Amino acid sequence: MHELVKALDDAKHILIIAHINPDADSMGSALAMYTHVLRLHKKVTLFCKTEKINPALNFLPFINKLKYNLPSHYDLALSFDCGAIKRLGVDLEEKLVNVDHHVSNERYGDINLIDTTAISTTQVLFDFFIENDIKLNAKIATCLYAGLVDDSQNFSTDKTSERTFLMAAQLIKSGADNALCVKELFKSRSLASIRLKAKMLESSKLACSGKVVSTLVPRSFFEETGAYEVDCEEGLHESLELVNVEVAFMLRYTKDGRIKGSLRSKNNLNMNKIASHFGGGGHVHSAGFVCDGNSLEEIEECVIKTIKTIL
Ligand SMILES: [Mn+2]
Repeated sequence: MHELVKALDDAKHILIIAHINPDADSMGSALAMYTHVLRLHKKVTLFCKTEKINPALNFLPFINKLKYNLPSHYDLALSFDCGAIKRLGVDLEEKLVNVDHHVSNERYGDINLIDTTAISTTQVLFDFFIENDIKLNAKIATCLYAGLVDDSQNFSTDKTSERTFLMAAQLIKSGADNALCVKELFKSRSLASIRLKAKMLESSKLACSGKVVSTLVPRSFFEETGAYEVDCEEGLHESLELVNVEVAFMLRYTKDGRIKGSLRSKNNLNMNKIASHFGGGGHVHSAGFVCDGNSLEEIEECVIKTIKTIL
C-alpha cells in the first residue's frame, strides 16, 4: 500500500494546507484532497495563513470551508505546492506530507510526494489518485484541472506536453469544468487590474541589450488603481512576451516592508538559480524571493547583475 494511502487511513483528523498567497495550483490540489478526505468520512480542516485570498479562486468547490486558524488537534497534515516550509506560515508538530513539484523543494515532509517533472502540483496528486485507484468525481476533477490550466498558463508554457493534455482529457471525462476554470482564471478581470497593468508596462525598462525587462511596482500603483497584489502577475507575464526578452522580473514591497521579487524566463534560463541567490526558489521558468533592501532600485541593480551571469 502507498505510504500516503496508509497515512490517510490511519489518521482521524486531517489538516490540509495551501501556501501563503495561494494560487489555483495550491488551492486546487488542497481542495481536491479535501474533497477526497470528505469521502473517507474523516474529520478534515482546510487551512491557509492568508486571509484575503485571490477572489478569482472563489469558484473552487468547498473554498468556503477555508479556515485561517489551526485546529487545536489533528494527527496528519498535508501541504500542497509549497517548496519551502516557511511558506506555510505556521509551525507544525504532527506528521507532515509534502505534495509538490518545485525543483527547489526542501523535502521537509515526513512523507514527500514530489515530482519536479510535473507541470503542476495537481498533476502530482492526479498521478497519485490514478496509481492508487482513487476515483475522481466532478468536484475533484475541476480542482485538479484548475491547477493544471493555471500553472500551464492555459496550456501555453514550455512544459506543456502530451502528459499535460492526457491529464486534461481524463479530467474533462471525469467532469472537470473547463469553461468555468478558464473563465475565472483567465477571462475575468477588473478595470483596476487593467489600470495597474498600464502603469506597470509604462514603467518597464529594458536591460542587457533588450534581453531583460524589469518592472518596479511601488505601493502607490495599488493605491492609485485599487488593484489587488495578485493583479500584477499579468503585467509580468506580458512583459516576457516582448520580442528578444528572455527574462522578465518584477519587484514590489510586501506588507511588512520587505521586497518581493518575481522572475519569469524563456529558453530554459534558470530562474530558480537567480531566486536562490536572494533566498528564494521555484521552477526553472518561474521563481520568486523575498529579501530586504533599501529600495526597489537597489535590488533591481543586484538582480540584473545576477541575471547577467547566466545570459
Ligand atoms: Mn504549482
